[in-house]
Amino acid sequence: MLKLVKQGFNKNDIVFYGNMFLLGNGHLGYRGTLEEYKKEQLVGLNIIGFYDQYKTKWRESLNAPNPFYVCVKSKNKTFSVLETEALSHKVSLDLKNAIFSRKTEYEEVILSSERFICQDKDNTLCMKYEIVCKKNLELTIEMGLDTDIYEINGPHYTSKKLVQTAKNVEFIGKTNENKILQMKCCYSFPKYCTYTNKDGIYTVCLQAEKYKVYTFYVVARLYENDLSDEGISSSKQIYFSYKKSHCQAFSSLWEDADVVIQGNKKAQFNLRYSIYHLLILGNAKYKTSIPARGVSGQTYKGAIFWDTEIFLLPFFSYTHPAVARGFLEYRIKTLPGAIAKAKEFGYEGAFYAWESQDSGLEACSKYNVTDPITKEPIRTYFNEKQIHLSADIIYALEEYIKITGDLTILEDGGLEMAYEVAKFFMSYATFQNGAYHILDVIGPDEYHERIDDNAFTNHMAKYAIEIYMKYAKQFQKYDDILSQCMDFVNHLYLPIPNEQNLIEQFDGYFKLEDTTIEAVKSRLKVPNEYWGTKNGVAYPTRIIKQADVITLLALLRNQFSYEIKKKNYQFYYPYTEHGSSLSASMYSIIGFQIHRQKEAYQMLMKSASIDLSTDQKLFAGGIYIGGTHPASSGGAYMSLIYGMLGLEIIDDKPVLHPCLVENISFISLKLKIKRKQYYIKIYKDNSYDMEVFK
Ligand code: IFM
Repeated sequence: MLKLVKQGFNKNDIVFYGNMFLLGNGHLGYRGTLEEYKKEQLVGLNIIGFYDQYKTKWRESLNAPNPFYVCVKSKNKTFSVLETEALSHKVSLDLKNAIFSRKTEYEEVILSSERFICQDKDNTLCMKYEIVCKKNLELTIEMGLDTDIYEINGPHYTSKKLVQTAKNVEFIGKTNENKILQMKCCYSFPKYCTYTNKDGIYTVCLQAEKYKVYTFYVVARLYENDLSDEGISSSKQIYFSYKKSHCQAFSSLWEDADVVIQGNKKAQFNLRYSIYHLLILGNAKYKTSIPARGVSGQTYKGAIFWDTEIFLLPFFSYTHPAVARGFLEYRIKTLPGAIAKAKEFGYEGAFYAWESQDSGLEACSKYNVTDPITKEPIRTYFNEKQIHLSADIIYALEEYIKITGDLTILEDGGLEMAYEVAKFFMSYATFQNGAYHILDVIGPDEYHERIDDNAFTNHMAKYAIEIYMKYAKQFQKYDDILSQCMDFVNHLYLPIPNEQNLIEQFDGYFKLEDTTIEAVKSRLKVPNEYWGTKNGVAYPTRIIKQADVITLLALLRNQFSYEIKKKNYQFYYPYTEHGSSLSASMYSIIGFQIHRQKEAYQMLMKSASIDLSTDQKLFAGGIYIGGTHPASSGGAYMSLIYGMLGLEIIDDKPVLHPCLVENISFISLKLKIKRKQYYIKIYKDNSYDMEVFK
């Protein structure tokens, strides 16, 4: 199938390629870095859901030592792209099988490697490393476990113990939270080389013969918390047998998830690339949900945001529903954390953490960005005020049920979660002049903090409470607040379309300075200054960070008319900076619906290709925010199915309103809906047919 290939080396691409060529298995992520790289190049083996806090720094997901460190030297040269210019250099990622490979040719030596994270085995990674010399050459190869780990808010290990034998290295690290990470690695070397070992690294001497292939195999396995006495081996046979079963397991994920696009190669590639980035995140075995930067590192503390429920859950519900259920089970499991947060702030019910980690307690700091000029932290209110997340989770619960028909999730904690969320919104609201108002919040547009009656928040809160009411009545459980809820939804103030069909983003938004993104940009003192908060350049203006009202229209798309969608799209589009990768896909969905196909297609492509780009914002107000963008990949899938294909579920079956654009002549995909799988083919003339596949 498909490969992402990049030729040549440019040191400016190192961090971007780390994301672009990322491997993952839903629990571990290994960045697309080269074997000779170290922590300065952001080498990272990141573990989802395994967190640690160092002193008062941000608690974040843990990075493990790097088992794949290799550096090849001759007497007078180091064969590293960082030190010696290569004749040719190529990295590639096999998207079908989730295998990374590289080949670098120097004047005297050709180095190649291949690696993967086993999809079908717990916490296991494998690498093959090959050396070919173009003349007889004496080489020294440093290979082993690099324990000098890249960390944003570390050091996370209070002790690092290494035991090294002829072929094996065992690492036992204890974290600040007294958790144990054990790692066992086995290195198998070619015949006829001699080696010594120290600090986890083998120094191998190789009298290489011209054009002979020397191959090294590495197998590494991680154990979290429980020490294991399992023995790890590596050999050619083990490597190839693990590779075979990994490829079978990973490629089979594609069978239910692939989208075939004909007539437009770029659209096909970008969509598949997005699907790859989703597939490396989903694994029903793990109930730790998916962080905003996936498995690409510690950015955003490895925490779970609304990104997962709103942008990732649809893809998984249609293709791998057990993974989608896992997202909801994570929120159910962390309900006590959400209840504790509500209490802490003086509310009832469940106030979900804006940045949620393992127990559901809030990981979002009060100072989430740093002023790049003063280097001082800036007070932000994301954790206290971005309350829409609690409603988003219930929206996702309903989406999951609508798509899968799985009502058991309600009895397994989903209904209780909806009940607690309903209580939360009612306790947060203020009764004023005959109506409930939701005051002092932040909507999806994070530039305007502490605003009143945000359209997105109010509509989503109402929707969440209605969903709760529907199921509380149906199941006759958790139904003691039904009449209170009825009164609340009947009296909740909803920003509705005005005479021009425009929905005001929040109370007073229309009175803000009507200006352009360019004008606001020109007011920046330094390029990476933060635009939000009351002192930010965007705050007094209508310029917004990301789709807000448009996200509401895209999510509750059946509640708003064509005219409302059209008017609000036209109005908000020029004001939207798209400073968040969550923005473009929402505009794309509505863009397709109101026949602004060209723009809609461009935004779909923007969402699908974000991790292919080296033109990205790596810092927000001084904080490193690099990494992959799963919500953008999931958003691209949503733009395709809800936008270009106009998917609706009617009477438990898919109904499409397709609009193939930009030379796309054919699309096929499989969707699981209510325990049936539909194989759908859409043709150039926008007709389609489908068969129930299984
Ligand atoms: O959840 C998003 C938010 O909407 C914008 N800032 C980044 C977060 C994580 O992706």
